[in-house]
Amino acid sequence: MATPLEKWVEEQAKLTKPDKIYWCDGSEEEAHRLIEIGMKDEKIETTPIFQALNQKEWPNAYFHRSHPTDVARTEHLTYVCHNDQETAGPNNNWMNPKEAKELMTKLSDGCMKGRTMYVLPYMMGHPDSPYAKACVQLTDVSYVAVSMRIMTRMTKKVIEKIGNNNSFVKGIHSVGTFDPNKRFIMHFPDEQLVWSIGSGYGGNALLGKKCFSLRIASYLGLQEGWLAEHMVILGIEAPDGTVTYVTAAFPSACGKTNLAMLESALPGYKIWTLGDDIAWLNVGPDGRLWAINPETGFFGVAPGTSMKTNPNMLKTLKGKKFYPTLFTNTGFDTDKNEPWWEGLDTSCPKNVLDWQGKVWNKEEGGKVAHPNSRFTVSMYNCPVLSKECDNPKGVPISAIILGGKRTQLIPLVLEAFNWQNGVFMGARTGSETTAAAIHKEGVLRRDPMAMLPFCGYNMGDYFRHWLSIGNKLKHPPKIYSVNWFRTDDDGKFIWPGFGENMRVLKWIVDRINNKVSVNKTPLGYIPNLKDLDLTGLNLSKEKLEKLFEINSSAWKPELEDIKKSLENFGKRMPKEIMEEYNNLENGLR
Ligand code: OXD
Ligand code: MN
Repeated sequence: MATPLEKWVEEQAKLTKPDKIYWCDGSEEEAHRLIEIGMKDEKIETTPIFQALNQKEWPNAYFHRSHPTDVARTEHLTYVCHNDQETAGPNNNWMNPKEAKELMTKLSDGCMKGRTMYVLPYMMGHPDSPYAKACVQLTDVSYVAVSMRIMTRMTKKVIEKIGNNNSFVKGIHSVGTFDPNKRFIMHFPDEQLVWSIGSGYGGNALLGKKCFSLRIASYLGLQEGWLAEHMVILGIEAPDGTVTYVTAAFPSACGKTNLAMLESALPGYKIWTLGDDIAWLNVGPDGRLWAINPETGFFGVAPGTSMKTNPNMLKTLKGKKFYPTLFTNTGFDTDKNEPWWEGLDTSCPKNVLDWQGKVWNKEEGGKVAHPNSRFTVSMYNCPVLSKECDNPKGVPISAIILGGKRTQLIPLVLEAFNWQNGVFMGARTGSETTAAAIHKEGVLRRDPMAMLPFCGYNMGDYFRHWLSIGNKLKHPPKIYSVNWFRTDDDGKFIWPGFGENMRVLKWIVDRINNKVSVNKTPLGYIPNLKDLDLTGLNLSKEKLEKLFEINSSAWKPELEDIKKSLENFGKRMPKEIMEEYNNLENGLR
């Protein structure tokens, strides 16, 4: 008798009509085979899926070039298909599930002809974790199969775990014809199903990541009483050896990955990495908040990554432990057979192809690497990986840090007055946009908790859910806002960032341990400047003060914009959040 899983695979094969079906076991040997297939048999137009890189300089590394129209998440083609639009909320594109299924069925008819359907059984979270979820994704491209092996715990055991059950998380993915007009990323939260066609880009195609672990999981979290968040998880080790665990949410490409494995500029302090993108947060039996990272890899932005900005990531990328590492849409040094991107430590190679494979010419300008070019690498290669990373229980969280890229107004660090005020802090967060999704760069967009593109239901309900989680916590983490990006009158960043951000983390740890007091402002608590360890930093008092400046008149348009964004959620917006808004407005008057 066929199991529900086998029946489901059969049904999808009937629709998509692949030449072959290949059940993956997640082994290293298989990854070698898939890379071979991607180098020889599979192509995007005429380009092979993979090309081996210089194995001496970049062990186990392969290069991939995506379709040129397919280089970032496509939020306008991403839908959350709840039964009613109100549940999806103004923060999501919505389609009636029946209509969406009809559309996807039409587009998927025969879409895998001439291709192989890979069946990928994987876990999000450690298999022994009570918080983990068993999942199966179908895909028709080796790049996705190999990437999923890096990013998730892919193993045949998941099939046994699922057994005769039909309640596993389902993902159907096909690159289709790469036609942007036939590209859709559809989420069916009630069925724990993601169906994606027309794109091979990570955020659209690695369905365990943004699609399941954030959009669908956030909705599951609402039903089951937990949170799926766009957050890094890290441990901060103090000179006395104690480790404090924190999570931090930042919109894409704000330095989140750099923070996750920051090399401390403060002697004696050390960061241990647990995750760079997603945290699942549960209320533990002890009344504390516990975090697990459902993923096992980093799908990070290459440009700007260097020994200076993120030495631990470069070491991770050059690590040999886990096979393979992938580079997507970077430049390509044809003399050395190496990837190259803007911001890497070496200067631009003499003979280099741009991300589209064209000979790059300085005079013509343009970027060598696509601004959203990526690496996909296992966290097990990371030299500062926390030993708790496979702990099924996760780690207890003492602080939640919320950030964005703001060149004006927002202080270097703020502490929320309490949980509710912290939720409001998250709700009002905005960021100047980046290249990780298709939209104009450098425009301010409100991105509450960095979850705007990833919350799988109405964000008004999401804030209420956060408030209810707070009520369940006997020992809630403190909540902070940080902003590394404030500029001076000449438009230069005031704060040095990177490893120096440890100075702010140290202050946060000191606060958690009640070692320092604070000053109250309408925005939140700020440090007594003397408590920030700035030894060795060449930062004038005037500049330091500028980092914390609160100018009431400059806040007027900001307040209006915050109010508008909160009111967008209408009646679903909890009154507690509006109360917090009113307090802020009155405070700034
Ligand atoms: C990502 C993103 O890819 O947030 O992590 O866009
Ligand atoms: Mn992300």
